[in-house]
Amino acid sequence: MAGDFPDVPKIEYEGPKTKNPLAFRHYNAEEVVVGKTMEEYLRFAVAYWHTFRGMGVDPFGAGTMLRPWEADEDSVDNAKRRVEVAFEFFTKLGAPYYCFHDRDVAPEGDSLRETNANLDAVVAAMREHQDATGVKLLWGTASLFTNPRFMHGAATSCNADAFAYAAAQVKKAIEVTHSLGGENYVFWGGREGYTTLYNTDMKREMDHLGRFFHLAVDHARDIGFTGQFLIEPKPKEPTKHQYDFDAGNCIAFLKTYDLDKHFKLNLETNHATLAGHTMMHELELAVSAGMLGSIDANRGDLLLGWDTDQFPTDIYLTTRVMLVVLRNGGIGSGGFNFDAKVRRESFEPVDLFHAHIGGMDAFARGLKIAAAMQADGVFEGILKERYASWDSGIGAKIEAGEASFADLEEYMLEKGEADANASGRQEMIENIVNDYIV
Ligand code: XLS
Ligand code: NI
Ligand code: NI
Repeated sequence: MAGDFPDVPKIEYEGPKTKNPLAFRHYNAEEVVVGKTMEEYLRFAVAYWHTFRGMGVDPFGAGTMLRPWEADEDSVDNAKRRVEVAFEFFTKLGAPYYCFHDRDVAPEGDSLRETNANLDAVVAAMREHQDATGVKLLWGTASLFTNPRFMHGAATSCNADAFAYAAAQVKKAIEVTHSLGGENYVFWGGREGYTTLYNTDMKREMDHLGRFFHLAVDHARDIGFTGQFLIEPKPKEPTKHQYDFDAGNCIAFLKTYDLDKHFKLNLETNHATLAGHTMMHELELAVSAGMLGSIDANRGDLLLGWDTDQFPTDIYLTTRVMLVVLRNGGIGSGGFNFDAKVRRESFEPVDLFHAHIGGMDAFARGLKIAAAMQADGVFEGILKERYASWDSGIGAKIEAGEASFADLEEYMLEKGEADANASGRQEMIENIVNDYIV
């Protein structure tokens, strides 16, 4: 079977000493870490849009990617051909999942009816390949930002017809996701935001967004789709200000519109940094609200201010992510989706393998390092000691709701001064973390 990646064998685990670039050094699908195999724990997914539709276009230049299977004109036949290539890639890589937007997989037609028919034809091919290979769908979504009709947004557009079109599109995308056994459905607010407030009725737009999500929840219930709905925060790009700004903002929005029981968050590393946060911050916030749903695994670049969507290879980053995920008891029905693209200078098909191998190895390593720290109770001990004043005495009373302002005043008048503070020991803790990064 030569296939479309004739020089790439099935990628195998060869251990840290191997010199073979087309092998895993740390990701060993069958290896058990914290009670589950790495494959079950990490649930890696390939992003169809970057890996099979990204051509390396940037604002300054044309596509650079060498993709011999792409025809000049986009057609349903070529889309089906691409599905073959994609499943060969997933299988050789050993990725258990993939994710897609409706418009990544099938071309648009001249009308919504025709577009839906194109999508159905390609989805049938995807279903066949899923059945033949065992590769599963982590999540589906709809592109509500590519077509010019969505220039002002989709659910938050000033044009009610754009809202209606988006609703029809999402209805279909949820149905398709359901029919492929998708485990989640994602809403990333493509152009749900504004470019200038002078022409924007913010309250009305946010009400429309809330309405849109309720309609999606209702439809999922009607068709029996029980997958998890996820919102993916991002602060800007393409609009100047996106409504789903960050985890904190999304949680507040979901609670305000009585949607919090239906949604969790799909957090993306590069979106966290665009919002001026770290990924660990976003994860912590989601975990504390019981809303960590899934992860779009990538990274930004320190010197570039935009969503560069690079593959994650930074071991400190993956370790921090895995520390929070471990504390959460895993990622549930979510997974680690490589919402990442190869650089436009890495234009050969084999570069797609190098990129994903690196990302999977970096997360496998992060998982092992975080698991070792957890087994040694490193942070448990540090936190226990740091918050000890809350475990008894006045701290325990406050936590139990048994102390009023008057009680606390009396307590402090009696005592005269607060107990001395202890050192935060940040540098010592950073040194301990370094001891585990091997
Ligand atoms: C864009 C988003 C997008 C979502 C899916 O920045 O990350 O790729 O993950 O619509
Ligand atoms: Ni994303
Ligand atoms: Ni992104």
